[in-house]
Amino acid sequence: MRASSLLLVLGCTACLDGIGEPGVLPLAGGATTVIDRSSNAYSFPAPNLSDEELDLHLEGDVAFEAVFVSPPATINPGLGPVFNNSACNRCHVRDGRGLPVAGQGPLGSPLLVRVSASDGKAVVPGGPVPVPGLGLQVQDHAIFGATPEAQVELAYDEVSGRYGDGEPYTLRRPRISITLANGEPLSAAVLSSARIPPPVFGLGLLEVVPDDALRELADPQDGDGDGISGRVNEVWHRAESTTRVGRFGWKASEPTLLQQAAAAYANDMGVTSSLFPEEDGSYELALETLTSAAFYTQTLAVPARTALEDPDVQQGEALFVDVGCVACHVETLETGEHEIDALAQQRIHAYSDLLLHDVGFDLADGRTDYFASAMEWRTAPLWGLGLAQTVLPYAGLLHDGRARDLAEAILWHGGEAERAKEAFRTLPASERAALLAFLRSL
Ligand code: HEC
Ligand code: HEC
Ligand SMILES: [Ca+2]
Ligand SMILES: [Ca+2]
Ligand SMILES: [Ca+2]
Repeated sequence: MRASSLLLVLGCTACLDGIGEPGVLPLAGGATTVIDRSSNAYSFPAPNLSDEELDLHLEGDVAFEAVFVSPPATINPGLGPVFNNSACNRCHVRDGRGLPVAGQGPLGSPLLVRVSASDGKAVVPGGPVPVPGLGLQVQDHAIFGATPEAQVELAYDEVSGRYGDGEPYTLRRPRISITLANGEPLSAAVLSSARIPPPVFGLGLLEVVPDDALRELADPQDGDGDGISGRVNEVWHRAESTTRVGRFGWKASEPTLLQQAAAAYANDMGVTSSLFPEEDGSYELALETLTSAAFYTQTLAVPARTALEDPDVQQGEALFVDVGCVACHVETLETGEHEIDALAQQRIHAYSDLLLHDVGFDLADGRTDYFASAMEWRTAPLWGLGLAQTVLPYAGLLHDGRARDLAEAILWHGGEAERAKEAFRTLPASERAALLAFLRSL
């Protein structure tokens, strides 16, 4: 889809990206920003791509939507034998989230369960340890003639609490049950982690923030004593056979969008590639398709904020800083050099430091991933968040989609974020509403 008709002509990028300057439009994605608040808001190509790059992006769009089928087939073969879903966009709906839905529908399900054994040998240095018969991910679908590895069911327990002023709220805690193909429940010794698909726009910018900038934000031993100790995940880079800074996935366990896409083809769809080949070294996916799907996720535009003149939004933005959300949801990052010009040297407002933080026992999944402990997650970027349920009604928040709205997402925070969460919980109702209005303006 071309967005040029919707764009403001941005003569002066630098003078338009002011955070906290009343009435100044903060261009969340720098020159890759689009002005659109519709259900297609996550699906525009970055407006500053060259013609050639736009062509590649549009090819990638086709790859992202391609439904794979079981072999033999002439178009998009290679699905399975076991898989979770058959196309990228069946999970990342309109380039956004997927619903927190498990189950055996014929089309596949968006929710993934990653697993690992508590001891044994990792596939790649420092990585999680495969579970015999399941590997690192539960594929709950299979092509005709094959058997899904397991059946995944999702139920919720209610948890109630009160705001400081006595107003009650109810949260829902997910309970995942996994039944193996042989009818047995998955052993409790297996570490498992349910994940919803996160949105895929703006990611090229996050890929281009220099490692050093992230290391500078990190404070692994909490040297400055503010209770916040973000750290960098260090993960395996397959093509280079070395360790790199992790950026993608809810635990920052993938270093690049190319590897993230290849992992999705291999694990989520059962389609092998040069980065994730069959045992005999052969593979199903053309390198060109892999590259263009990854390019697509590198070059989707970021939607601009809205309602900047709204006094509630302005008050909420100040509260977001005051109660300490910005300690992790860092407002501004700068991208470095990159061969895709559109992504280079941009001042962006993703509201993330891309670091791992311990956000408490209630959110813990028990499954470590490289340096990420059971309690640690990557600070979720908040840009475009106000559109999550415009793009996909009933979209859930947090890694497993348990939060039905923004307030619930905040109330689940603990660990390093306990103090900020408590500050929010004990705000007067009008200030809580203002903070939520700010989040909805993103
Ligand atoms: C079965 C559903 C499913 C399918 C199919 C799927 N994804 Fe995902 N995707 C996910 C989930 C779940 C995550 C989060 C994974 C994690 O945290 O480990 C994710 C994460 C991502 C991310 C990282 C986003 C971020 O913010 O870090 C990218 C990029 C991505 N997927 C691209 C793709 C591409 C490209 C395809 C198709 C080749 C694809 N996905 C297919 C479910 C899916
Ligand atoms: C210590 C770091 C830290 C602080 C402080 C913090 N957060 Fe978070 N936030 C995170 C992490 C990590 C996640 C991802 C957690 C998960 O998915 O389980 C997250 C997720 C979220 C989400 C859900 C986003 C999504 O895509 O699903 C929202 C909304 C949010 N935070 C808002 C806030 C607000 C508002 C505050 C201040 C009251 C705050 N956070 C303070 C680290 C932090
Ligand atoms: Ca296959
Ligand atoms: Ca598996
Ligand atoms: Ca600190």
